Amino acid sequence: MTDVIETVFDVVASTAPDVRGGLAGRRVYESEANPSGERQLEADVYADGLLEERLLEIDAVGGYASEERESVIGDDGDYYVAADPLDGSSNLRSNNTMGTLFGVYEEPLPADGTALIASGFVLYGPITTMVTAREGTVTEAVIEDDGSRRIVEPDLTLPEEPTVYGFGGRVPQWHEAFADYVETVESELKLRYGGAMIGDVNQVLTYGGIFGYPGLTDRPNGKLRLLFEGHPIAHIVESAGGASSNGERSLLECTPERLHERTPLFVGNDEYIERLEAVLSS
Ligand code: AFP
Repeated sequence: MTDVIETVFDVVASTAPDVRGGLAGRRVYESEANPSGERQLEADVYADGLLEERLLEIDAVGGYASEERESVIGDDGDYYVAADPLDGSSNLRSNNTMGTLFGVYEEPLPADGTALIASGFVLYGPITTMVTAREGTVTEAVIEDDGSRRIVEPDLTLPEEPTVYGFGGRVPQWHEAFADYVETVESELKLRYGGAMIGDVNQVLTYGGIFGYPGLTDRPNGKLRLLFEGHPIAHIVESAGGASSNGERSLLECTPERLHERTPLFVGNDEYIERLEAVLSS
């Protein structure tokens, strides 16, 4: 029996060299905006098109949705893939890290976090790596030029000693309780914030700590999307022994009512997530 999850991982990995190879010539903005009202780079649309085409070629994948398009393509299959084709694409013009993030659901989209059975991200850094999570195990691989995966870490777990943190949004728009929390974190951990969630969360997966994009005074649900960013990154960090939160509970216990719904998003070591939830609920 074909392992559909491994097939999805292989298809995303084999698409990575084409995405990376197509970035240099696609650093300009399209005239269109994405459904969240953000300007789209040509690279966003290019990566989205490649993923849609290749993932829907997999028999058991019945639907594809992404941050870059209004609605779900396809509604008949065993599995559904939700993707952020180029997370951190605004880093392309400054030549900084970006990535591709995806989640595999066993229910039509938008689906509950508990319907998420596998997830992963590709990180376009100095090298191209891929982190995947399924059945409680997180694996890191280097993606070779031919798109194959060379496993470098078969059972990745979050370091117990947290050392780094990164929080998005402008400080004046942070709620007071959150700003107080960050003050305590700043005195304990080192700042690592690069503007691409995948790059920043990989810092946390590698060195321990916490990453977050909070609800803001002018944006109660923050910036990041629950289905395309919240669920898969929570699944990866929780599978690596960490925790996630929307400020109250695990992101995997959250159900989007709309495809492009935003959520406050926090992932990292348990102790920092528990302290955050205690501060925000007091
Ligand atoms: P782009 O994909 O538009 O570059 O946004 C990246 C992102 O969704 C996420 O990866 C970052 O953590 C966050 O937004 C950066 O937001 P700020 O620019 O407000 O710091």
